[in-house]
Amino acid sequence: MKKALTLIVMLAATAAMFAQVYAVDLFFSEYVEGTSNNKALEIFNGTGEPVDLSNYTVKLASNGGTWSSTNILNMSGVLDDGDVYVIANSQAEASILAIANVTSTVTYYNGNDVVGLFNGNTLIDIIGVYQQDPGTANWPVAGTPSATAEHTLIRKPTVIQGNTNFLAGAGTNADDSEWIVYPQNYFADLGQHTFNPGAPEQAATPTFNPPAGVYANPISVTISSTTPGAIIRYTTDGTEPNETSTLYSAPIAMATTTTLKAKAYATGFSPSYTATANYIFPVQVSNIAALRASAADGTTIYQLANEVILTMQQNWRHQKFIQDATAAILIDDYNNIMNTPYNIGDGITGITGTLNRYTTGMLQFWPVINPGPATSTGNVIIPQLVTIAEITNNAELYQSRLMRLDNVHYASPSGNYAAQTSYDLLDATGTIVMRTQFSDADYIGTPMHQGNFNVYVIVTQYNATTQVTPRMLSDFNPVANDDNVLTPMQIELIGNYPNPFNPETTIRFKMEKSAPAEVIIYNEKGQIVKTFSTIATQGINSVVWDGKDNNGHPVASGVYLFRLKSGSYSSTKKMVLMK
Ligand SMILES: [Ca+2]
Ligand SMILES: [Ca+2]
Ligand SMILES: [Ca+2]
Repeated sequence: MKKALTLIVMLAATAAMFAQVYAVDLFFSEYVEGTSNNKALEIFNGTGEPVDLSNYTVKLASNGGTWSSTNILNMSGVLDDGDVYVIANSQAEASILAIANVTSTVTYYNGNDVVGLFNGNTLIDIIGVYQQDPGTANWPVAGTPSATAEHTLIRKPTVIQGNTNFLAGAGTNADDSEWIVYPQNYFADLGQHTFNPGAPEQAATPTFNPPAGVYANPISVTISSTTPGAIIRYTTDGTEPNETSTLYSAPIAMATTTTLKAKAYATGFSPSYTATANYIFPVQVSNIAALRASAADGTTIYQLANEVILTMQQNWRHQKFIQDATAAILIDDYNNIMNTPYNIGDGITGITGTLNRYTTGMLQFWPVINPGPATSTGNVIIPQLVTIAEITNNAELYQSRLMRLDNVHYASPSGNYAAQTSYDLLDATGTIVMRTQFSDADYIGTPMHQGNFNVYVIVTQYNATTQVTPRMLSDFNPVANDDNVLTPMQIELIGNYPNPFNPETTIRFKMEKSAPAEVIIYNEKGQIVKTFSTIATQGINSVVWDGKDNNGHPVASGVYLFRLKSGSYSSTKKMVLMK
């Protein structure tokens, strides 16, 4: 017995001395989610034996859904030991396709989708969390936010098997993650995998204090590694640090935008992963006009020094329109960096981002930090009154601004407003495209305005076309006639029609401006039967009473009173329900 045990120990020691650690099974060695269709998956065989791929399947689960039955790849062929199998999107760029073993729709992911590797029916590796949709936040990997979109992920050389708990494998920093996160469109390692399960432990990746971020004043950065006795070498020019880079000895003074990279070295350890931090010292601009006049280079980071007012926001791309006394600009916040909830009319101070000229001609501000809570609320922008010709002739000046147009009408109003549709809008000076580009707007699906009206619009541009878009139904204000004189409008309870009625009647009233209003119906004893509460709009409003009380029960024949209340106004009329 004792002998047998000794033999086993000896055999184990021999194995450890000479040989190899093999992978348990196939696993994803690389995940590419780049620009447009530059998407690829790499599967590595480190098992020590050729593997018959016909037992393996890669599946896609989109947007929190279950495994797709169509976006699936049943693999085939034999994958040699030490070799990789590359699956690419058929529309990926040529350098990816040149390496790919196969193209497949299983690569139809964009950061919030899940891909799984199956051996038979058993899931053996996964990227993303099954049946979870993180939205535009995607998933973090190795402490990098949103790493499953616009990044390349490569398995560390020491990993010997897949992990069906994605978040556990993703870890929280470079040291505890199974993955190394590379920037967008990094394809240099596609088609090969470095597998070195016996590698010595790495020194702990350095950390920086204060961390990466946006700073208004000069700072001094300390670097440390938790590995005892480690020395740290760093660069400030964006290059990869190595054994000959500057040795860290004292805090680093910093006053301009800098990319700091550092690596730790310690005896008995292999070098750490590179730690990277971007310190941003934005260029201060005094207002939106100054921002619009700055270079739209997509890289310089600008900070608006003044408070600006939010005039419009939509869920799509988390877009916001901001305006001050000088100009306006569109904030395109695809990654929802400014995720503080704001309301129209909020003042926001210190918005920081890069300036980009979109292909359609729109100047866009892309935020890089969240400026935090509103610095004021309830601000009112009184839009400048302009003509259609003035907008057309000053498209750049007025771009993204909330403007007022009076006495306009549609060339051919019919039916309801449809989203993402262009309508010709006219006044005495010309024609402009009214584009329903705010798909969430409350007027989509409501009848198009007939005749002349006044309207508040946001000015945008689509290539050579200047467009205007009302933000909401209350941006439309009817006008009574064509001669630019607003008929004085008071509150008035007009009456009901038909009367007598059975069981339905329409109560109409007139408002001089948009305001909360209540129509209350009483029985002859003065008891409330039915209440309608609404935010009435300027002009004629109506409510339809179906002859039922607040509990939905039909009321009896008889005389009823109906009262309009709005502010200090109150008026009551009689009507008769005759069954
Ligand atoms: Ca992408
Ligand atoms: Ca998706
Ligand atoms: Ca690779």
